[in-house]
Amino acid sequence: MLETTFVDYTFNNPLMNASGVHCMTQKEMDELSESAAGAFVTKSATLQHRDGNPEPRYYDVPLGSINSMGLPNLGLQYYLDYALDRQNKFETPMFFSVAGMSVDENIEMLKVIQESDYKGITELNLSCPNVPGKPQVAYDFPLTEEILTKVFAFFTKPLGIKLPPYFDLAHFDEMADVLNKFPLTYVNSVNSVGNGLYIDTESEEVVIKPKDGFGGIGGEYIKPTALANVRAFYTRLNPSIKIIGTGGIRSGKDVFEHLLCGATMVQIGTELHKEGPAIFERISKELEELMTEKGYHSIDEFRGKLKSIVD
Ligand code: IRO
Repeated sequence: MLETTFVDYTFNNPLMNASGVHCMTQKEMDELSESAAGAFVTKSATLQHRDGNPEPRYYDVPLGSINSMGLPNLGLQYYLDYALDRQNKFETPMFFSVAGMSVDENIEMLKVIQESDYKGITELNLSCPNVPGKPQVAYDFPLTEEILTKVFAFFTKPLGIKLPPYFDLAHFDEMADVLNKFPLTYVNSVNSVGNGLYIDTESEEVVIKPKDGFGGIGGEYIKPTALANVRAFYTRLNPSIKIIGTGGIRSGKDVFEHLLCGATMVQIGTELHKEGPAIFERISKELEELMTEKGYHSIDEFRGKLKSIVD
């Protein structure tokens, strides 16, 4: 009932982890592979291993989470070795996420992936909010166009990009105009809402250490922003560019809303961090129950079909 076709793959369901959550080590990725998730994505990699920002750097709050991890990861080769080792053995497909600290680092990593035997999907993260001194690339439209021009000059494997949330219709228009120039496989909206501040009233303190407490906000707080970004890109991008919806998913109903806005796949971050990989089974069941109640037999019957209010 939840089968989803994406590029050349058929997934059992549209559910994935959001990059960064439960996907740094082989053990965590194996757990996702064995879970009910339809697919999973790695922690964004840099060329070299990074320790990331000082702790505490991730904090769960009642309505979501705040993080400033600072791109801790085990380095490109670690994830590439894992991907190559598993790609012919396992059914749960893996997406490979990369987030270079500069244009050149992104190009270098994508060249390594292009020249490797990796056959899967790659996600270029243009929206990490947490590296001090490094602005989020995808808030700079000309820079985004420059990077994608350089990338598509040589990269021929399926490629998606992870975007930050936008908050202005003019920005949706401008970004969509840029993205429609390229043969992107998908756009993933949204990364965490950058540079929020959560504070502890009792101690009168910030809750994470890096950047004096400023960090990316995820979870229930951001669902309306995520849905708006999914809808805005679904209605503006070439139909060949699919949408992955990320932000605020805690239940089957939340997944249904992302799909109704036009997402093909959806990703879960904050709530996966709270519940662990068993969440995928719970949410698949909830989505199936909701679809049955509504009389739907497949996701294609309602994907993207959000209704307007008409007189
Ligand atoms: O701090 C992180 O590692 C991080 C990244 I690369 C990202 O893309 N989004 C996020 O919330 N945290």
